Amino acid sequence: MNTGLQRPLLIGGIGLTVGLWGLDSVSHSLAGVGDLVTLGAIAAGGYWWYSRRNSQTQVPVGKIEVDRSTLDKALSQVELVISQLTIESPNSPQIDKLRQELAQVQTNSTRLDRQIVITGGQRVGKNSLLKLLTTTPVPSAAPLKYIKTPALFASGAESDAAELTAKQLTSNADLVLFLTNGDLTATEYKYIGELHQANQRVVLLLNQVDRYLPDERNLILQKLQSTVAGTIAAADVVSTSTAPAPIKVRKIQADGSSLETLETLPVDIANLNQQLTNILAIDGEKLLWATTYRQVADVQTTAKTALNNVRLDRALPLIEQNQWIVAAAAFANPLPALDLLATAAVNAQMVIDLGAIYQQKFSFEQAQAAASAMGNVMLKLGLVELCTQTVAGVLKTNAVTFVAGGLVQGLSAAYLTRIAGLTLVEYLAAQDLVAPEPTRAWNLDLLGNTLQQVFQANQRVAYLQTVVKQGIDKLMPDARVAAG
Ligand SMILES: Nc1nc2c(ncn2[C@@H]2O[C@H](COP(=O)(O)OP(=O)(O)OP(=O)(O)O)[C@@H](O)[C@H]2O)c(=O)[nH]1
Ligand SMILES: [Mg+2]
Repeated sequence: MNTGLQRPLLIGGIGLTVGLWGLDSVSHSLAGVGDLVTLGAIAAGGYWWYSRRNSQTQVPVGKIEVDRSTLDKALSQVELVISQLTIESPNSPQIDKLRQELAQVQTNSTRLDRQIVITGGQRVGKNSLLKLLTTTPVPSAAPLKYIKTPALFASGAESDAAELTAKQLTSNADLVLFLTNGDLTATEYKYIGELHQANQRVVLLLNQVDRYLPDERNLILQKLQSTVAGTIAAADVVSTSTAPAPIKVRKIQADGSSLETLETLPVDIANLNQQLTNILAIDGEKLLWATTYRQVADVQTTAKTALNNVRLDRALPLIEQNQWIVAAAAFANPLPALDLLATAAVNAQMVIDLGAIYQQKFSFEQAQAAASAMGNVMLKLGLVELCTQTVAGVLKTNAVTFVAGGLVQGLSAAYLTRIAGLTLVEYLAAQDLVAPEPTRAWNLDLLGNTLQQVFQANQRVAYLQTVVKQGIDKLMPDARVAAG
């Protein structure tokens, strides 16, 4: 046992210093092919993780009624995350920036004005509406500030930038006036749904109604109201004409001849004015809370991402250390049945140690439960088989069958340990940060689903094959020594 562990542990040390992605550059200095190939397998898993860590940790903001206490809770959450970041990484350059952002959000949350964004597709009447609202002010206790976004859903080179600008302006606004000219397109419908998901109050304007006959207007309006019934109240769907076009009117004269004239219907935004007045009087404060809540969520996302990156930096070496220990044991003393690999790969101690990095304390029993849940999912997914078969196949084509048993197991064990470790990291990182609890129960279903996702994201068999091949080609002689 001792001699079996010594050598691979040394390799493990090298693995730690070179990181996960430097396989090619270090392959020459490695002593045993089994361990090298293991490193290769690990690299396959590491690639996905590497690309993942730069993406943001998403803080979900579903459609919820944001009241003062919801907002206060969110604020204290983000403060908790920032102070935890300060404890765990006092020199993080992010801390000052986050505190400034949070202070800015808090200042914003006491502003008196209400910001109303005017948005919608191309040529729906955004400009005309802005002009009308600024020249004939809506009665409101709060000063109103109108912001017009660039047109949405345009095509062409600048449309992406325009849409991004529109989204930013909209996200920071307290109320959204979304203009359309008829039935919603699928794109418009989707966009409105997203605004709803982000807790934004949307008033939907059926504009340019002068182009419809009076009977049609009501039908279209009702159709719109029923289309958005799940997300927008009927009262928040109103018809307007912001710049009616002149229409030809034919009048019969007293002498029987007819005279054609151009007439223009008057501008009509009365329904909108009325509804805006209502909304601002009743929900003026709520609108600001919801805006602040979105802004707090943004800061929270940045803070949590920063904290999770700090923790990931501690977790990855720990996972790597574990995978080498497990790999070494399996390499030296192959298990009698492959199924046991899953059990060996997910050990309670790793669960406890990773939990500690994420400030979550687990009893040995809890850790054990999580470990065996993950082991079961691995078996159910056929992960052990897939891994060992792929490795065995590659080894066979490289004529090193005489070490296959130990190699296959060592490599597979390391890969499975890594999957388990990454799963735990993913799971723990997604948990809400709370004041330290003595113990926290596992959501085993969520853990299983997370494992499935991590596994799927790491299922780069082709890549694993390439790396295994490269390792064996380079270190055949050492492999013979190691095996002999
Ligand atoms: N018939 C009719 N035409 C309108 C109405 N509102 C706007 N229009 C016309 O639609 C065209 C676009 O109006 P804008 O107010 O510039 O619309 P916009 O959404 O700012 O347009 P873009 O910025 O180009 O996307 C103009 O020709 C307007 O005269 C309306 O209520 N009825
Ligand atoms: Mg315009």
